[in-house]
Amino acid sequence: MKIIALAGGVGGAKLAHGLAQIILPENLTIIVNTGDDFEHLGLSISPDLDTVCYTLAGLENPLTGWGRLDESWQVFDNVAMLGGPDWFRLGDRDLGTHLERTRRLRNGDSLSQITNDFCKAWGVGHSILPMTDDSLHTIVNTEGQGELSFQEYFVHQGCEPTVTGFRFEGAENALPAPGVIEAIANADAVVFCPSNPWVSIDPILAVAGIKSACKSKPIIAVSPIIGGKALKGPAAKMYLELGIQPSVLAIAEHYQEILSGLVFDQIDAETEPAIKALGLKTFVTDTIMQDAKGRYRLAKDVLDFVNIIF
Ligand code: FO1
Repeated sequence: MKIIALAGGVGGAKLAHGLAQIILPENLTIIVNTGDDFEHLGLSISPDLDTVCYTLAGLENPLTGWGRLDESWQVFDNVAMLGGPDWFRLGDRDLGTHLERTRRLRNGDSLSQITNDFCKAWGVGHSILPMTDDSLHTIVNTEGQGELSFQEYFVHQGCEPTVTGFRFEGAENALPAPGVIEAIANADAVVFCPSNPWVSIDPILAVAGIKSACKSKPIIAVSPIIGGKALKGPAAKMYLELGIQPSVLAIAEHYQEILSGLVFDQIDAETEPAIKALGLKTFVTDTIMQDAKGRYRLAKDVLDFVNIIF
């Protein structure tokens, strides 16, 4: 069974890790959002790629989900002491990743080649692909401040501004990274990990050819909304600000035109008839991943679900 997983952010990385504990490297490809990427302190930073790679390598900071385990902050503290920007925390070990990625990008290497080499160095056997090697930036439209870059909205302003919409700058010219379309074409099913639909999954589907390639396969999503809330991040707040009640049903409707099945938490079991009424297959389980065992368990449920319905 060959699986494609679309992921962004911490929740997506956790399920990707669970899937990687079960599926052999040649049968799992993880396609990662790069809409959060930005330049900071002169460095090219790819937060979602690093979060997924670190998590599969067992190198991630378990408290935040992003950045590195056993981190120190000597460089960051010095930059801050000198009056540099201190709103985006970059640890010493993490900085090594950004320094080497920036050096290689300036050398003309592609993001996907760099990611492939970093994964080898970190001992990650599975294929982790950026959605594109081209420039694509998620822009958040807000009440009062107009368009903000993603990290300005997400980190610098702590997701406070009221969102009115999103734009994926560069999507019209961005091509899928090498291997992305082929991996989807060879897959048996596509899994949308429990990532933010607006700013983690939608940017991936906005890259030319990815959505249509996925549509030719059975697609199942794991709801990132549990009991009307997101475990981490602004997904529920975004739904409310866009005039949509955050719920499992909202997730089903978000992806409805391409979705075959939805996995969601037992807290929302009473929603099952409404989800089925949309023509979707359903799988109700405990979707909260507290630790590596929890990630494995949810991944196993997802694969059982794929086997049941396809
Ligand atoms: N998120 C924060 O909320 N605060 C930070 O200081 C921060 C630093 C950071 C450094 C490296 C990295 O890879 C991710 C980092 N993130 C931080 C998370 C980042 O904003 C991601 O875009 C989110 O995880 C959403 O995907």
